Amino acid sequence: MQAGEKNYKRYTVTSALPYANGPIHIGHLAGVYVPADIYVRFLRMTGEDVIFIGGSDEHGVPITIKARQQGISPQEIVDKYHGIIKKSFEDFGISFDIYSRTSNKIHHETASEFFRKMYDAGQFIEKTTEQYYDEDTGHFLADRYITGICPVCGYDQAYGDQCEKCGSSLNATDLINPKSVLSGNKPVMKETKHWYLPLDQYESWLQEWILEGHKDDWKTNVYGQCKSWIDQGLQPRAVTRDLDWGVKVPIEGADGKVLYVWFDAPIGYISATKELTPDWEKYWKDPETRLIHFIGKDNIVFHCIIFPAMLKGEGTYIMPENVPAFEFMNLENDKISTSRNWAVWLHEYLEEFPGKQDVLRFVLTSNAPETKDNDFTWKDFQAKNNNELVAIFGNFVNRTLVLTEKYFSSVVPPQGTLDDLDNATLEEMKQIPGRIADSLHHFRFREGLAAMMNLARLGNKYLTENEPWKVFAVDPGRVGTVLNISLQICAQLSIVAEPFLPFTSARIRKMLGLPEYIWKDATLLNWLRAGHQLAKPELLFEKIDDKTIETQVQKLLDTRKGNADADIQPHFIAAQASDISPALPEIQYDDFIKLDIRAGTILEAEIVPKTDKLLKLKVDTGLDQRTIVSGIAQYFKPEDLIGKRVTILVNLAPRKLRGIESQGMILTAENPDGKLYFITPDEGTVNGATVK
Ligand code: B3M
Ligand code: ZN
Repeated sequence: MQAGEKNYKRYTVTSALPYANGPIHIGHLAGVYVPADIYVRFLRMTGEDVIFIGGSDEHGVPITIKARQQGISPQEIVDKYHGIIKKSFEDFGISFDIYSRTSNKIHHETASEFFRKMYDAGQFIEKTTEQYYDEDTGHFLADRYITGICPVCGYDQAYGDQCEKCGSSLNATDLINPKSVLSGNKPVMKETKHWYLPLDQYESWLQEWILEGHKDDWKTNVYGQCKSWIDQGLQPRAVTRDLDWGVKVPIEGADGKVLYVWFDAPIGYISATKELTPDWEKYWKDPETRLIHFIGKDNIVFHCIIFPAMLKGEGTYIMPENVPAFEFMNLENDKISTSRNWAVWLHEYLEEFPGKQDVLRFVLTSNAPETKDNDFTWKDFQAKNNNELVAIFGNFVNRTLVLTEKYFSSVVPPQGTLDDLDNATLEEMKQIPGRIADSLHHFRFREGLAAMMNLARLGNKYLTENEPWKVFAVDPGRVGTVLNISLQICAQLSIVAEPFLPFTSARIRKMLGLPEYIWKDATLLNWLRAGHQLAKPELLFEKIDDKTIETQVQKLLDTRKGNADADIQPHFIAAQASDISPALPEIQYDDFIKLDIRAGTILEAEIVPKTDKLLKLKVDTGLDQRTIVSGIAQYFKPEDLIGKRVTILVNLAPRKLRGIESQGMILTAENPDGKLYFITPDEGTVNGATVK
């Protein structure tokens, strides 16, 4: 709990329920599970009453499709992947209080009751509409049962609920040239009845609760997406589907219909809590409980708008206090994709890098896609392990323990008299836990990890400056002081590293012979008394060699080659040379350097009222924040642009468009067919970096 904030008695922390149609990969970990686990471990250490809820999302069309492809039942699919996912989380140290699943009886009952209660209170609209239907197989086609051309970006494998290329959320009827995934045929329209959640009726409440109530404490990307959804006006949304896999719609006349997976899945958090404890209600209904959802950015609308509207409609639940959604982690500069097998799979990592859970936790946290998409590369993984974990953290702890063994037979020497450097070091140590706590309370995990690493750096510097290996011959007492303080730093590291590197923290504690501490103890500074016997030093981390990294890179290259052979690599579409527009006349260098082009970031985006082409953007150019009006609304949805890196021509004379002054131009690449794409600056560029 923090000064100035409301009082809380307990925390309910949820992490998105992964679909049980594939294993967990580093994208899931970086975006959801590692930060959630750090947060929860930290809260537990501070003595909070906290439950950490996870589970598999076992409904939805992707699962039924996979089952069909493999000629087995959906239940067999989810049994297989639920098992793999659950085990890999456990082995990786994600410390759920419960990892449940939505095919459980308790979940079906909970979700049914929830729907039934809202239905009885007249909270749904019943509507008969025409939907796509596959006459050959006798199925209505929603969500992933239907593909076609994305009306936004032209990708030809877009699904009935979303385009995976550009991320737009779609309705099946938006697709151009729709095709049934089941038969490959063109579907027909057929009438069907469904129940809709009238989101429009929740609009003013959402406006007040999110747009006014959470302007300052929700992350900008989360707030921005919510704002853009709400500003565009909310529509009733169907919460049932014509399917035979899922939670049956619990009312008369709804045969062959199930709850929409996004209706039942978030209720899964509640069912899992029921399974965990008979005392579940206080975690969901007591206003003194702080409910926090950790999710990826593609789940924002479901957790910030639809689920809260359901909770509000049901009437007895609390609202989420915060929804810290992360951006995406890419892999070697390419979007992670289960279908293209472009991923580092957790269960494989655990087998190939035994005992190195903390290395992956460290790399994913220090590169966490907190405010923008980020990239995982094996080279960087190696560098972070070798240059930071081995060279700084491991090296410091090891040097301290080895020197103590050598000079004092692994018995803690007395602290003796302190000089200025000792006092300054102890003073600095006192500050560190508070800094980490502040970062974690605000969901700034990279910053928290950096503060922890600063403690290891402080230790290294202290040891190096004191040179005990030189001093011992002349002043063994002084060396005792230096090693005593260095050992205290090791003890403090074991405490503050626990949320981030739990395996390492336990190993240091074991070597030092220390108990588990609570967070408050992190400022004690005298964990180790003189005379205390330490265990034998062991290395915490080891170097990862080039060969290991090459093997991993080769594995990815093989995947890429396999994909290219199978022609499922959608990223670079070869253009016909004849379609490319002809070259322009030659210019001089002096002409070119007049253009002031900068790397920047889009901060806000909204449609210019009464237009369908223009977006009003607020951009950070590094020089300033300014407004640019851009004719790209047909190609990009405003909510997808928040946080997008772009290149900007900043010295174009301002001009007025629909009464708004546009101060510059966002650069785009135009394909022969007229579609626009951004020129995105590479990872590592800062806003304001000049483009030449
Ligand atoms: N299964 C979607 C996803 O993995 C989904 C999350 C459900 S959270 C209630 O993106
Ligand atoms: Zn698209």
